[in-house]
Amino acid sequence: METTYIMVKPDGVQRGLVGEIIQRFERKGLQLVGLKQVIASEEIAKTHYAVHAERPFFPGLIKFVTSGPVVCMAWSGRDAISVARNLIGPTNGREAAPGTIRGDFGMDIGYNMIHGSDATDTAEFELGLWFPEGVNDWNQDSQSWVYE
Ligand code: D4T
Repeated sequence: METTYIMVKPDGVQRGLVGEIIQRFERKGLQLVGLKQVIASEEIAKTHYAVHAERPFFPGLIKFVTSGPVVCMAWSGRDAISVARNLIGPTNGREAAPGTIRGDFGMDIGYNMIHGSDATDTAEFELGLWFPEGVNDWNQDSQSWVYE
């Protein structure tokens, strides 16, 4: 089992896509183990995107991701990192296939609505960064919650 860090970015929150995005992850069979809304500080945004620090789009990316609330999530499941990346689709919404989140809702690379960790080491790093309090360890058993 893996846990991945997923984040609805400010454009996704502003456009009211949080519920739609969560539903796709739930329907897929991933387990929600962390969820909160935060307004990211410049420091946490710069740490999260440190790998892009020298890229020309970096200042705009930091301004964008700190411009309003983001929804931070942790999702667990077998191969959760690649499963989530496949649900999300490629970076540029115009090139993303229909059926993926970016393919269904995105048009611009800078407004691509959602982030998902791309490897086990980045997932570990990002979960520690955004969820320093840790995530929740719980057993999912929907049938036993149908009748009391
Ligand atoms: P994230 O990291 O946000 O899940 O996106 P990806 O993993 O799909 O894409 P990325 O790391 O290459 O880019 C991070 C972030 O920067 C924005 N971006 C990227 C941008 O505004 N202009 C660009 O040219 C690129 C490459 C979009 C996502």
